[in-house]
Amino acid sequence: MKINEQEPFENGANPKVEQLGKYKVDHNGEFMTTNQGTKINDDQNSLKAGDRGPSLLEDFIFREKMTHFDHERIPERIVHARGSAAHGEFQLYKPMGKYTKAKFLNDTSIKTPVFVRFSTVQGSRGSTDLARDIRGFAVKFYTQEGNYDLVGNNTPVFFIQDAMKFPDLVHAVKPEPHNEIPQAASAHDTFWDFISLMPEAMHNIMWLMSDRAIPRTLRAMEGFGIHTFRFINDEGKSHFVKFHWKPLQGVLGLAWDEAQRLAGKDTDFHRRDLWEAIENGMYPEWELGVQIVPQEDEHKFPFDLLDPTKMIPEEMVPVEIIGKMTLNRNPDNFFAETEQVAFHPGHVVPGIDFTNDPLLQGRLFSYTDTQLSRLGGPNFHEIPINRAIPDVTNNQRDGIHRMQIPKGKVSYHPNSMGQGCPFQAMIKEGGFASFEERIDASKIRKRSQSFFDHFSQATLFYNSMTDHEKRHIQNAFSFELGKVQLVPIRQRMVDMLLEVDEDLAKKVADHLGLVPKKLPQPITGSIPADGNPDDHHSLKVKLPITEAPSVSMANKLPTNIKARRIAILTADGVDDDAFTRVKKQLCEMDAMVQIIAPRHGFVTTKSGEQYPVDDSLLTAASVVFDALYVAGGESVNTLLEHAGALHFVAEAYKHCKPIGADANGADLIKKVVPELKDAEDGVITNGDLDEFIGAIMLHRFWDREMNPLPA
Ligand code: HDE
Repeated sequence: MKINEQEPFENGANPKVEQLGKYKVDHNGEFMTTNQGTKINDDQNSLKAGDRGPSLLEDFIFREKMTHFDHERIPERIVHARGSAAHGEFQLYKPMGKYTKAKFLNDTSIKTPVFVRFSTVQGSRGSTDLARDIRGFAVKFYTQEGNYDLVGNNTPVFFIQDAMKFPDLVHAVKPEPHNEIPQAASAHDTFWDFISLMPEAMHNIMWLMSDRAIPRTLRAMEGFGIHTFRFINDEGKSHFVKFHWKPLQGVLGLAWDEAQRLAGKDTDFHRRDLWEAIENGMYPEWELGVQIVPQEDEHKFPFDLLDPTKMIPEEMVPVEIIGKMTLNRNPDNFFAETEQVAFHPGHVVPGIDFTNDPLLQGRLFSYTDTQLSRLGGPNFHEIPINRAIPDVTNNQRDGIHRMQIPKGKVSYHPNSMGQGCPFQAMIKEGGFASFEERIDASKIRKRSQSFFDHFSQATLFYNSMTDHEKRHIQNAFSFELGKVQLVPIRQRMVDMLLEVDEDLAKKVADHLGLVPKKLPQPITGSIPADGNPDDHHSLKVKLPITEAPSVSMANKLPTNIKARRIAILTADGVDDDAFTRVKKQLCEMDAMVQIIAPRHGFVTTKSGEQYPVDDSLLTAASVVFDALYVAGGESVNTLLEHAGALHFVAEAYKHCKPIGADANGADLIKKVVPELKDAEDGVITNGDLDEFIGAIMLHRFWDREMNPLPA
């Protein structure tokens, strides 16, 4: 075994890296052995009776190799099966002792190791990254006091209010059971059948139909803990807290047509992008923010803090930024780390506690339970990626694949034979004690009336969108419901949309050839058998704000072009100055620049200099890039005749991307966009690089959608 040599922390103290290092192996310079350590002489031929004879059962080398292979796969996650992960560190900006005693949220000198896994929800392990879907955003903090997992999503709300409905939600959204279609898509009958009967889903559905659900990169997504948690300070006082991750890369989305094309051109696009950004040293960063609500303000809001279908708009309670997470190391092995990592919202440390959110309470059961079948037994906490930094000392024993070798006779507490060890820790010694919440209630299966406003925040979200964001939501609903085969389901959905926004409902209905109608109240699907329908009318509360600009992605553009992917389209004969100037300036600003040319190998500039080509027009695709620059000179004559080059430009234009060119390069763009306006937003044909870089920061020029190219 070799200790890992990579060391991301300046002070050299990353306990998780050191711990993982003990388990890493490197076969360089070693003989091949069996799992029992016997050196293998022939790994090419099985043992046979004669060189043309039958194979022999005696062949322990073949049997061992094949048996291990036969069992290489483990069950994939029931949801969030498709994921990508990275290691990093979290550093606090300011001590939070007023609210929480958690050590990693009190000491600004500690760099807490983290492991983060991003995921889609619906698709299988090998499905596309580019699905319209919620993204998982799960962070494991390896703190000095044990593991703390913040297992969130990239939306601040969820589809359902009670964990009881989770299996139904997942059964509805997963590929339909009779034919396992569709993969990595919610655009099918069973999903919308369920949703059309579940008005509580409407708020999260609005987020799902927005560009949040088709992120340009995992690096440009916000993350949310969703539930209201508690911070507990040294005096045992509780504050409510909501967690936010704010990317320093901005919040960026794809065009829907682009997402669908990208799914074919590079189905691993998000995974590759995260991997390459980290390999290139362009480490993605997120700031951790908290919204804190004093205990005594619990009932001051027009929605219930325990209801996971509601956010607290930032305009009502500001997000306080308290620290920064940097992802700076790719996993060494996908299976050992990304696949075997086991998150759990119940992995908390002293200073962080739960609320009675009925979705959170159900999650606290589900995650350990699912790991038992996924990872094969109760000892998955001993898998290196899941190990806590402090020693694990308790009286739990045995089980499949136990790694610890506990010494002595004592595995119970209290004991005298083991001097009472391991000891219980007092609160002042760091022992976890649950917050003492007073409960005075009857045992009852019922939902609080305070959960029955299903539409106000959905409307708030829609009202907060810019014109192009609204258009994208209308189109997304039209697409998804257009894929639904049963007309009554489509109708119920457009009726539901009428409760959110009349214009939205009409636009979607129009696309479907329907007319939205007032919903019958209450919506029957979500009422228990003996429920009183009068209790189930959805209430509309009046929110103190009519718009929440903080939910619009248009307000979250980046202020740099770090790790943005920019294609320089060129060919032999390119003008030296034009070419080198753009490449140098973009690289200096940490963009990921690629030279795309008609063929692989080298491009030769006008003066005879040669530069390696990163990708050819055959294997590259414009959908992979954030922006395109056409470097001029004689190369443009070649590109003007090249169908691949014309398609590349047309697609980039269609997807509203920034396009730059110098005087000759502009000829190519004009051939593709014959009616190009002189000063069209996002198309810079005067070679002005500062203008081009400014356009890249603006990400997309969505107005072009109003006059689309037939590409
Ligand atoms: Fe999960 N969820 N979930 N979930 N969830 C799982 O646990 C579950 C919910 C989230 O990268 C499973 O290890 C229930 C909300 C993420 O490994 C499972 C309910 C949020 C991941 C499970 C929810 C999440 C999971 C499947 C409703 C955002 C991927 C595999 C009561 C706050 C973690 C696994 C990773 C994974 C159950 C709802 C986030 C089955 C029962 C809300 C990011 O245990």
